[in-house]
Amino acid sequence: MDYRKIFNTAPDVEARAPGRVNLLGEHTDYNDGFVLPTAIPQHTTVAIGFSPDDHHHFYSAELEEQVDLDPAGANPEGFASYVNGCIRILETAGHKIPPLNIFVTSSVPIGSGLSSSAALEVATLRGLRSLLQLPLDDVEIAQFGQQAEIQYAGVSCGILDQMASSLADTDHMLFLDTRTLDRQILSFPTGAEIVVIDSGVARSLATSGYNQRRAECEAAAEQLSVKALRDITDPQQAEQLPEPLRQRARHVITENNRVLKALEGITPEAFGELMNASHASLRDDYEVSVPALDALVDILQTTPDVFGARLTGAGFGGACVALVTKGKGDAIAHSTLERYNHAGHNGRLLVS
Ligand code: GAF
Repeated sequence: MDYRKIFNTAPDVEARAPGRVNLLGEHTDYNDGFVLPTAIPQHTTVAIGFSPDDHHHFYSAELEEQVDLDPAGANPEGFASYVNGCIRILETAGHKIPPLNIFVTSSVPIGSGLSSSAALEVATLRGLRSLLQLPLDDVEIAQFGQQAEIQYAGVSCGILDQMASSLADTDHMLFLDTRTLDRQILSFPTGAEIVVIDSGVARSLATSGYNQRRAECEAAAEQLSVKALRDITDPQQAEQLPEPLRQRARHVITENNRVLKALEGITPEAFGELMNASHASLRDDYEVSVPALDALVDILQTTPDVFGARLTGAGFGGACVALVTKGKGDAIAHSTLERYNHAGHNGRLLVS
């Protein structure tokens, strides 16, 4: 299925954007903290042309679903809410958007914590930038995408996913300070590559405890009299807070410290230790893991040639990322999935 088959004409532009996997720095972005994602090979492509009538027409190839939309009408549900959200956000910023045909196709798995929604937002915004010659840079694309997600998908997300999709590539790690948006492109630890495995437990940010975690962090920052938890570097300072704010703050503070440590050009072994510690912190302090993710991480962490492994993304289901000896990724993924699925799970390989 392609644009021509649905809309009986050729598109005017095509644009694409990748999903991402975050190596370290989880649940730190909405605390003004530090993150370290990389792009994954899976990506979303949008083809866009002008609508022949006064409605938008959006089509998702994977869902085989078409949404016809009055541009002045209510926000739709599902994939169309992200596409429409991007259009609305641009309109709010003063850009004039005519009725459009938009065809979406994606290889980024949905609900696996690899930012299928950010890939859709960034691809849509890139397509609109090129179709309408909008004067937007890649950071603005990420910022508009984040606003679309917050205002039209109901997720109070940070900017990690959209910045990764807009600015990262698959051969490097992108270090980002989410407060200043300062960033550095870094090489992977020497002699290492990544493996990403889906736990088979799907999750949705809008229905998970994501927004609640964010509110807890804001409450913790307020009680500690700082603008954001990023402003605290000593985890001891969290000890004065009541539970669960103490645990939540401890995770964010130690996680930020782990990202900064990873910038010091450390060995893959040391980087892996940071990933293992990140998982323990997400599981015990932030309480966003689930038994299936713990089981998958446990298998990975006890497999030879794995430097470290952790859940990646928001948690509550989704995928795990492991740092492994270069060249061993396929074999490790294969043996891990055999053990994991033998125990009754439904895991699958996403990146190796
Ligand atoms: C989701 C959010 F969209 C990101 O902003 C980030 O908070 C992440 O969860 C957790 O690190 O992907």
